[in-house]
Amino acid sequence: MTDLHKLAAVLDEAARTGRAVPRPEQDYGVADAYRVQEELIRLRLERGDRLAGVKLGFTSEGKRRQMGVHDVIFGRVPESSAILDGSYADISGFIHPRVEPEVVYLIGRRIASPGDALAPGAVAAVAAGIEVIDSRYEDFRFSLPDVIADNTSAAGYVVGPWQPYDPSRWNLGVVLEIDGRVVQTGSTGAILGDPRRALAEAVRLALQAGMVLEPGWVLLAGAATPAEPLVPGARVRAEIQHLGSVSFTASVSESASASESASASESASAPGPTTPGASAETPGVSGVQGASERPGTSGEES
Ligand code: OOG
Ligand code: MG
Repeated sequence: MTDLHKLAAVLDEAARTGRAVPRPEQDYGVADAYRVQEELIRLRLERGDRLAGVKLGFTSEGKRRQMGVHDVIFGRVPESSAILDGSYADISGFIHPRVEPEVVYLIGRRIASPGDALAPGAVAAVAAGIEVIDSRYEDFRFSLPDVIADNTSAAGYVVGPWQPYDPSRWNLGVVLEIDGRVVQTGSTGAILGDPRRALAEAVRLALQAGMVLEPGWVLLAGAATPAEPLVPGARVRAEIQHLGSVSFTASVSESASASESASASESASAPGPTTPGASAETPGVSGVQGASERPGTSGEES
């Protein structure tokens, strides 16, 4: 597609300003969509972000049905999108965030071929996780290429305490709670019929994208249940049988709520729409791991 760079820049800007954009008008294919994603990530890395790992999407029927999309997708997980387990995460910079429970694998060795994925130690550990997804498209609606271009809606992720990886434990109960109320239940067996397939699938899609999986990276295997809307103040908790639990609380920074109410009362004279969290590379600043060393925040807007 000719406007590949433009679409990447538009999606990057949408994520940074927390303002949704319309879906691209022109048709483009999956291969081009992955090129847009690569360019989008290149822009972030250029500002000093780093990759924390990779993710899969639409690995369960529940997610595919919810979003009306029917192929497994692959995305990149930026380090700056990490939210600490048990923390408060500022969600004021998100557009219309949702949360979903994830199985997270810790890559133990460099995986540069499908064979490497079978080697002992390929997976170093496993944990229960929560992913925050936030489509940069209006109304959270997209085609398969659109969502791939938008880095699979990746916006934040939380990882619980790492557990030893026991491949025989693949069919485990999953619960997602909001404010202590169970909102989704499922089984990790819903992930590609067996979550162990997630590694092979991630390796395949990574290789297609010209990447290898690096030791220390996370792999989000894809939600086993549909996602739930995330609202300010919500305490989100996911639990996976034998893997333990993980949680965070959604907060909104005071400056963001102040600017929101200011713009609401001055809407007639306001020069344009509010840009909540526009100064932050990603929302979730209060809970971001290593937030102090997050490069790209300083001077990025100047
Ligand atoms: C795309 C992200 C899908 C998953 O776990 O299935 C995903 C979306 O639903 O907006 O992360
Ligand atoms: Mg996900």
